[in-house]
Amino acid sequence: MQYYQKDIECMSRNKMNALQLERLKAIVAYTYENVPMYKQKFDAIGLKPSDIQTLNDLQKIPFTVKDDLRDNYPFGLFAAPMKKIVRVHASSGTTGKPTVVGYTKNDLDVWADLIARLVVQAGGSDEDIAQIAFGYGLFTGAFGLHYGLERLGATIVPTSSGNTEKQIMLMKDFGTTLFVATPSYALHISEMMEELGYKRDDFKLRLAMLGSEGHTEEMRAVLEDKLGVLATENYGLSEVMGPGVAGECIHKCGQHIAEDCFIYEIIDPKTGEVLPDGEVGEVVITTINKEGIPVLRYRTKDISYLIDEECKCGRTNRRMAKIQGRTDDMLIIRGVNVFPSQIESVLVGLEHIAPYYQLIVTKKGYTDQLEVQVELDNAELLDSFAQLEAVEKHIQHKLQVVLGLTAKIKLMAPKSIPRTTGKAKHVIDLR
Ligand code: DLL
Repeated sequence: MQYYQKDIECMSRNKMNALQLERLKAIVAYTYENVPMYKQKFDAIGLKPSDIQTLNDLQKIPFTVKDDLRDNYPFGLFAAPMKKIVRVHASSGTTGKPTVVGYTKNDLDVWADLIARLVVQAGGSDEDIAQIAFGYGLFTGAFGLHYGLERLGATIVPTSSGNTEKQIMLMKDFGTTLFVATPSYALHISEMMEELGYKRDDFKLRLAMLGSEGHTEEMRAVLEDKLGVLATENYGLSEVMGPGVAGECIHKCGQHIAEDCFIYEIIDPKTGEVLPDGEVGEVVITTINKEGIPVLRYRTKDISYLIDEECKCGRTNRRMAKIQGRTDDMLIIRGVNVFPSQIESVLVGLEHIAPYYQLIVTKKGYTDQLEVQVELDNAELLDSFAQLEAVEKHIQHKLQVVLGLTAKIKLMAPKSIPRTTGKAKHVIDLR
């Protein structure tokens, strides 16, 4: 088994707890002294940094939420002076002001190491030709992967996202072996490869590091097959750092958390109560060695659970299961909670269906309506009313079993649902 930093990745639980506690105490003191908002939050409840003496004491600290970053836009939560901030990134939020984060030289150094760990645990190495098809810019994805891959010594092809035909040409001509993209863009690329008449053996791809949005196991199977790769999933968020927070190893059984840099908690999103490992709730993350913008107990809104079992790869850090959805993208349809990922796992892989879908939610009177628009993989079916109806009924039934509610199914012509080069927008809520 290959490791990038074995001493940390395979550290014993006791040692890791001790490291986390030491770093937690230091970051709490540093944050209290340097970020007025945290000082105010602590003072308001009479909490002193010296009250944090055990890992459990973390629970005494109030949560940080996205609005705290927005309210202190742009640099109000930075703990380091601007002179020491060498890069800024911002969240991909489409509404209102973005949330802005800053990195010191040391932060970038740690970040590159974490990404190099991700790459090695996914089976990548300095022999890879790595094409980065995340958008370069304020988004953390591209630059994050870039410097980690560079640290490892891989050959980087920084194509950025978009320009898909050229992207594919370079992939072939340069013999790209590793590529980095969102799952939606990877799907789009694979579709375009087919359209351009390529076969997967025309490429040297062997590893796809996917991330920045979720994908179901069904979608992963489609991508691995179409591209001829092993596809690993990677998680992160700008407010906490970007990619590198957690990612899968070659065994693909949960995303290893960089526990030397982040303390994870899973909470009940309604009560804020901390839940034991294995229970599903909202992921809350504390950064324990970030200088630019440390965050204490950041509520991610992402829903998952923690796995504390040995991994076949030998890494000892806890793992985070696939994100099931976000507290703010869970749809409540006629009182039933629905995550788009549940619908994706039903649709992807069905006969006659292409893996592209959109969920349209409306209100008729007082009643919520869910329409599932899903593409056919072959236009010929559009000529047969009986066949169309049979496919619709089949999907409706399968969704009914999984979701416990009846959705309207609309079969769409091939290629009619918009493709994306970044994160897909699966839900259009018109209520
Ligand atoms: O998406 C950071 C990143 C870039 C991670 C590249 C991995 C690879 P943001 O744009 O701030 O940062 O979006 C963060 O995206 O709170 C999740 O809701 C979602 N997300 C990220 N990775 C996953 C994943 C980057 N593997 C938000 N599964 C997070 C599900 C994910 N959701």
